[in-house]
Amino acid sequence: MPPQIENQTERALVIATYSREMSVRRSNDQVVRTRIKGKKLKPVCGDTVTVNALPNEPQWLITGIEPRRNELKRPNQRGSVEVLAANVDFLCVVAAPAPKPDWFVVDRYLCAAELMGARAALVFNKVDLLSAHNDTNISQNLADYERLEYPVIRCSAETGENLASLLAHLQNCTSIIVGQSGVGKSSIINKIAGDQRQRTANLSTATGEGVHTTVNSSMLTVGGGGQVIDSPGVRDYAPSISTFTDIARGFREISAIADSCRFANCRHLAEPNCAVLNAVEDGNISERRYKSYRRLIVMSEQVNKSHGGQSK
Ligand SMILES: Nc1nc2c(ncn2[C@@H]2O[C@H](COP(=O)(O)OP(=O)(O)O)[C@@H](O)[C@H]2O)c(=O)[nH]1
Ligand SMILES: [Mg+2]
Ligand SMILES: [Zn+2]
Repeated sequence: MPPQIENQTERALVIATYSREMSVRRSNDQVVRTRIKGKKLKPVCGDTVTVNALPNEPQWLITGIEPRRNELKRPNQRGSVEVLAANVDFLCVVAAPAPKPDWFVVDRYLCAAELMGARAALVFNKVDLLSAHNDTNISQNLADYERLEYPVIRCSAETGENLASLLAHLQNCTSIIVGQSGVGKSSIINKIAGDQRQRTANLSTATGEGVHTTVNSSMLTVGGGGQVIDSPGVRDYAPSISTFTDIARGFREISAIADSCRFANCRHLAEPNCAVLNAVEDGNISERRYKSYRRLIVMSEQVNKSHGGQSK
């Protein structure tokens, strides 16, 4: 028998997900646990959903998802694409001196942020280790991102250095913190919203029904206003970006000059009179960033081949 729904539908914000259960925050700030109506509905952190109270049940029911402003997607282990979070204003990609930075991961996330219409910044954590790992390559690459007008926040979750600057960037918006495993994402979030994380963890074991409910993703409040999405249980896959048009649009230095290429459909790979290739040649576009672009194009071609589709 379908559950009886009380008539008053209201809107709420998804702030934590535990497989098919969620916590949502009502407009009166009360946090309630919910289950989800039907199998097709897949709310994620950051979603505004419609909810109904259920008579004689502590849990509420999510009955719908409001249209999303954007989605952060990435491939999951089963080879399909999953949505990790919705309605994100600001994406922080974290890198560090150790583990060795994977700049391609950084570039993929920055590309995804451009396509989502989210602001993005590079958080370079563990600066306390920098003297030990002195690397001119790192300074060069950070300078390249600054030239592209991405804020670069050099900080240390360990010493607290410059975390105030990161906090300032997180004010009054919904952010997500992403990046390779081990760069310090959890440490940063603990410093910024540690007490709440504890509470979220407690909540996840508080159902008392013997149901295993580990938190997949949660949205924590940032001091001073703002919220940050944390995905502790999810492995750090970079997002998938699958069409040539999108990839070119996601590299701001490429999209800025692509109109000057001789061919309107220039892919900036080997075409004559390509403004992008010329800029790489002249040193106006970082060769390393351009290599990330090419690598994404190659990846997207493989994906499109295996799906029998065509890249645009
Ligand atoms: N030296 C130093 N170590 C850090 C810093 N931030 C995190 N770590 C360490 O790096 C390791 C990985 O951190 P964690 O937050 O789990 O990374 P995550 O996988 O990105 O969530 C842990 O051993 C942390 O103690 C930092 O600013 N400086
Ligand atoms: Mg972590
Ligand atoms: Zn071109």
